[in-house]
Amino acid sequence: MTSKVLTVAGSDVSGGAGLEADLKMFEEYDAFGTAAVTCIVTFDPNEGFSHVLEFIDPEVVTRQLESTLAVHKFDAIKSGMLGSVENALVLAEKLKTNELPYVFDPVLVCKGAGTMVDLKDLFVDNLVPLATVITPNLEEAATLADLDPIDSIEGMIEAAKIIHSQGAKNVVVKGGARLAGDDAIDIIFDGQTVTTLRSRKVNEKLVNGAGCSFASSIAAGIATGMSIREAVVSAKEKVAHGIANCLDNATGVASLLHPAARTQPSPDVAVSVD
Ligand code: PXL
Repeated sequence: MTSKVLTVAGSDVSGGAGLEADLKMFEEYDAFGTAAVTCIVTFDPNEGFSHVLEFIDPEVVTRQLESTLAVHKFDAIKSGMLGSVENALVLAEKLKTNELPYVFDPVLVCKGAGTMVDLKDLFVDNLVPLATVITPNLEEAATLADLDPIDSIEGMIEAAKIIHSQGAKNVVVKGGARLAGDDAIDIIFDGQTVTTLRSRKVNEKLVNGAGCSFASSIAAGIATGMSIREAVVSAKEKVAHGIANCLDNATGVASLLHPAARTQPSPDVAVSVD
C-alpha cells in the first residue's frame, strides 16, 4: 500500500530546501506526500539575494492541518521551518492528539535567512517531547541543549544526550560537512546507543536544502517501514548524492538535487556506520 507523509514547512521557491525539498524526497520513497505551508521564503535580487520571510496566518495553518488530517491517514509527519511562535503552537496542538511518527527538524538557523532562536523555548517545551526523531544541525543542537558552539563528535554526543533527556526519542545531530576533517559526520542517539555515520565530504560548495532533505528522507523511510537507523542511513546516502550533484543558481548557494541517488549516483559517496 502507498505510504502517506505530511510535511509542515516553509516554501523555498529556489527549490533546494523547504517543502519543495520534502515533497521531492517523499517521491524518492514512492510515498504520497502533501504539505501544509507555514511561511514563504523569497529572494531580493537587488539586495544580493537576501531572503525575505512571510509568515502564513496561524488560522490558515490550522485550516490546512485540519483539512489534510481529515482527508488522509498519514504514516508519518515531518516539520521544517515553522517561522512564527504561533505557527509552532498550532502544530504542537495538532500533534498532541496524533500518535503518528513525527520527525522534527528544529529549524532555528537557515543559510541566508538568519536565526529564529526566539523559538527555542517553545520547541523545548512543546515539540521536542513529541519527536520520534529530531534532526538538529550543530548550531541548533547547541541552542536546544544550552551548550557552547559544537566542534567535535564528543560535543555532538553531549548535545544529543541533553536533547534526549528533554523528551525526543531519537536524536540525530547533523554535523554534515561542518566538522574539521575529510568526513561529513552525523550521529544518532536512541537513549542507549550512539551510532556514528560518516561519508566523504563531496564538494566545497554551500548547498541549500541538505538539512530539510535529510529530515524528510528520514520521515519517508519510517513511513515506508524502515527502522530508524535504516532510514537515517538511507537519508544520508540520498543527501550526499544530492550534494555531489547540486545545481548552481544565481543566489550563490547551490540547490541540492533530490533524485541524484537514483538518476546520477556519485561513485565517491558511501556511508559507513559504527
Ligand atoms: O534549510 C533551512 C530551510 C528550511 N525551510 C525553508 C528554507 C530553508 C533555507 O533556505 O528556505 C523554507
